[in-house]
Amino acid sequence: RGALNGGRAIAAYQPIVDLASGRVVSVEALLRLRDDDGSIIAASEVFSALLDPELSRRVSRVMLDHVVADGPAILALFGPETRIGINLSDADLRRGTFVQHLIDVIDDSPLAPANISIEVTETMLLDASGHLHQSLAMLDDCGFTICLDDFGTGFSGLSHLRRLPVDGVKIDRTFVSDILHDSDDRALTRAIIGMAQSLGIVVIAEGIETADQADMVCRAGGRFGQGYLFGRPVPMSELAEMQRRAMRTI
Ligand code: G
Ligand code: MN
Repeated sequence: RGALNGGRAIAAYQPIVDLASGRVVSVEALLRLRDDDGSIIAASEVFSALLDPELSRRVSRVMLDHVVADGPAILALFGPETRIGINLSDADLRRGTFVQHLIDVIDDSPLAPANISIEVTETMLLDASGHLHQSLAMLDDCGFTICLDDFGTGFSGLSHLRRLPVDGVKIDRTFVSDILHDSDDRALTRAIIGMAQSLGIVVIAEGIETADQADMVCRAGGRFGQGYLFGRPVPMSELAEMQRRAMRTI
């Protein structure tokens, strides 16, 4: 709460790359807090505070403001088709006002809805109230991209992929972290990729930290990846520097 009031809730951006070319196709906006001494705190340390729906909604609004402010520079760096991922909570999707706010803010911004990738976790889909499905359908109608985050860990059942307007899934990093040593994780990764491809949706493998893991994801048929190997979440100023370095090595 202090960080929000003090303007110390910032966005860090992590690249998502095309594994074959290394090209950045999207960036995910992640909450970071600047501490009093200037150091940066990961959002995972304040996740319990975000269980408060009021705080969680304030965070979503602040993150949206950051994305709209940084969006033009992000598109200038990586191209007009770049997507910017934002993580929404069930509180955001359950209350219609945030969804309408999101639609209005993007409408008034230089960004197109297609530039925004809404990340929702698979677990959130277990909500049976129907509000969430309605919100996602509305966002889909407006042209937003919708991705299921932490895919494979949520026990949500595959039927959601048919019933919801899902454009992509992000394979949870727990699969990738053991992909070299655990043949079950390798088989599951391959199966998720195959399933998504037959449904015509995009797959992103999360948590790629080594070249061997990237290689294995490619061999499993994966096209897109995110993880420390390609870049850590960094503030906007460092993202530009990261891209300049990458361009110099090509
Ligand atoms: O649930 P979601 O996928 O949105 O979580 C993103 C989080 O994962 C971020 O906080 C980010 O710092 C972390 N993360 C991103 N890439 C990696 C990685 O390669 N390894 C690990 N361990 N964590 C990562
Ligand atoms: Mn995410």
